[in-house]
Amino acid sequence: MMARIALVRHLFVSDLHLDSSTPATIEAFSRFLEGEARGATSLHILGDLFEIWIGDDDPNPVCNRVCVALRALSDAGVAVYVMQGNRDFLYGEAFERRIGGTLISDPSVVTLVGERVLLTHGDLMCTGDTAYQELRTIVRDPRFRDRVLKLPMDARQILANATRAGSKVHTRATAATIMDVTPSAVIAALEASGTRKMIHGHTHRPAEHRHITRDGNAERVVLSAWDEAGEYLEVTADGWQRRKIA
Ligand SMILES: [Mn+2]
Repeated sequence: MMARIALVRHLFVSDLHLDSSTPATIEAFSRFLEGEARGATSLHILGDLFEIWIGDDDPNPVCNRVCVALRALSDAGVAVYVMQGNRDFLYGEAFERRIGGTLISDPSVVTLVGERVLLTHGDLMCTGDTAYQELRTIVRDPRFRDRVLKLPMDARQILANATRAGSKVHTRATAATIMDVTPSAVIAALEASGTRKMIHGHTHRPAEHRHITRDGNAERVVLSAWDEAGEYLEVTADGWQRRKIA
């Protein structure tokens, strides 16, 4: 009799940047959650699922629709993991309950079909952008977080809009090479975690890169940003595969 082997299938996405201005991307992501993602072992969302997240108590209908769709996926038996991105770092325990998933820290090491892999959003490795890294240190401070989350919803919205406008100006004014990850920071992250494979997003530059670390050759897969045509990374015993959504 042939042994029945459960197929392990881990899926990875990032940088969907969902909000009310991206109905086609929301449609695409909903189709993915109701289609290809069903039957997967896990779905990892490696940051910037939403364009902005101003608190778990935000009644925004777009946020709610996406949370309900993620909840349906986790109810169907898929383990859902969410990493905070530079846009959506204010998630809390109420968000975890809404989606039936788990927040994972940045960086995290997971074992995928027997191999240890480093997961990160990617912005931590953009060390050439010192202005951004300074801002990141401030906004990720738990004291900053507590103060923001105590503000009324409309004040948080105003703050979020100002932050987004400032970010756009900064992106336009900053050289493209500075906005990308720094190779030495990639190697440092791999060596610190003792891994030789990494998955990240953030840069919107989908590619496969090779790096030489003191532990040997390493691979880095950069996930694609989503628009109405999304793409996910599928990791199975047969290998790593980028797949376009149906
Ligand atoms: Mn990002």
